[in-house]
Amino acid sequence: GVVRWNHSWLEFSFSETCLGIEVPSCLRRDASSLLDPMECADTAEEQRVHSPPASLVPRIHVVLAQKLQHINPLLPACLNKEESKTFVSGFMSELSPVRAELLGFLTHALLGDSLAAEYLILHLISTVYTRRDVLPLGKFTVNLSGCPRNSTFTEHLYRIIQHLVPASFRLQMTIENMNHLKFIPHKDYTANRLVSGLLQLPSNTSLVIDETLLEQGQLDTPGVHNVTALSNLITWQKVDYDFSYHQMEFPCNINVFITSEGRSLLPADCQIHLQPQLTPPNMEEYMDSLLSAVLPSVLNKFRIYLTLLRFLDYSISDEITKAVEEDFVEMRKNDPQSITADDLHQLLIVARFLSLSAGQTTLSRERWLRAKQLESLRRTRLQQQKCVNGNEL
Ligand SMILES: *[C@@H]1O[C@H](CO)[C@@H](O)[C@H](O)[C@H]1NC(C)=O
Ligand SMILES: *[C@@H]1O[C@H](CO)[C@@H](O)[C@H](O)[C@H]1NC(C)=O
Ligand SMILES: CC(=O)N[C@H]1CO[C@H](CO)[C@@H](O)[C@@H]1O
Ligand SMILES: CC(=O)N[C@H]1CO[C@H](CO)[C@@H](O)[C@@H]1O
Repeated sequence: GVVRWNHSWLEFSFSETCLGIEVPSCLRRDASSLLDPMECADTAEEQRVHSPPASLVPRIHVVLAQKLQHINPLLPACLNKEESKTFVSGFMSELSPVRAELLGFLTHALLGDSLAAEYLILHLISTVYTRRDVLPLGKFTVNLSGCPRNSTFTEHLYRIIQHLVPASFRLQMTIENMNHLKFIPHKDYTANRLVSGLLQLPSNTSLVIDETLLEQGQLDTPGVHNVTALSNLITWQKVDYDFSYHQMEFPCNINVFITSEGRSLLPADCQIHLQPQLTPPNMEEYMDSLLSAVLPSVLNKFRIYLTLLRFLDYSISDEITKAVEEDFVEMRKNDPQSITADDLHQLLIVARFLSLSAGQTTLSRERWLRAKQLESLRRTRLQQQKCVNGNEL
């Protein structure tokens, strides 16, 4: 598959963890005496695809593999081990200043919009924690609308995200790309190999889709299929690999963040309309100075924060469940038209990530109220936007 890791800090750890193993020469593929005689039975074409030159397909020889819980080198590899406990509890005890600093940092990155920054934090700590039937739970796709067009804003926002998470990918959603890129891996029967596709991303990758680049134009049939493949990934967190005669479903866990000008073409769990408080004359300089202003040690804390919080369990006590239900009934009484069961669901999701983002593994009344407040601010903005743009949104 196509694997893209961020930053040298990661490559280094990755190579240490996985490549530090000395491969005895007798086990190397090029030790011709050990070649499986069965391989001679392969067709010439198959041989070629199975042994492409290393310049074309680099490979890692593995003798012993251990599945990692995460790939962030700043945290102990195995978080539930006894010796990791001090690290985890130490970090959790100083969580709130880290969250506050991260919020400030992201607010700057989002041109002074602290509400959008709150939602970006919730998004970055989201993860599929289970599936109910086919429905993935725990994903929180955000569409950030109102991004300036013809600006390098989205490109630089992605650069910021790259600095924070271990694996990320930016998809430039242009008509050209949607019509021509291969999104889904497919089986090439002649060469007897699976040809990789763009959506074959490692688990827990942050996928940032830039829709501000979408220009007028026509999606052709493959383009429409590609948009569908992308929507399926967002909604169901799965990719259907194409085996020509059948499809095989691969579950995935990809955090999708969509930047768009108007309302996104793609489905999302939450839309937040950006309200920039400033317009930097030079976006690149602005983001550069933002990045250079944050101390490396602080940046590392952000990175630890974003990885660690995804591992917390979460539950709601019976008492709070009851209080939430009563509150919801009350809300419906006051505004029966506009408050639906979906809104309750959305509120509960926001409350979940809000609690986790503060290191709390259970919902409190205080967080519930804060979730309601955030959601109401977000909705008011969308309403205002509708008024400004007619029915644009
Ligand atoms: C992805 O994140 C989840 C927790 O959020 C974790 O359980 C899983 O091991 C991670 N997978 C990888 C490959 O990092
Ligand atoms: C934005 O970009 C498009 C195409 O690149 C161009 O036609 C248009 O004039 C630009 N608009 C502004 C406000 O710069
Ligand atoms: C699902 C899928 O991958 N559809 C198409 C995406 O676009 C490429 C290039 O045009 C097609 O080959 C795919 O069939
Ligand atoms: C087009 C689209 O799917 N946009 C979504 C953005 O987020 C809101 C939720 O707040 C959805 O209702 C929209 O459907």
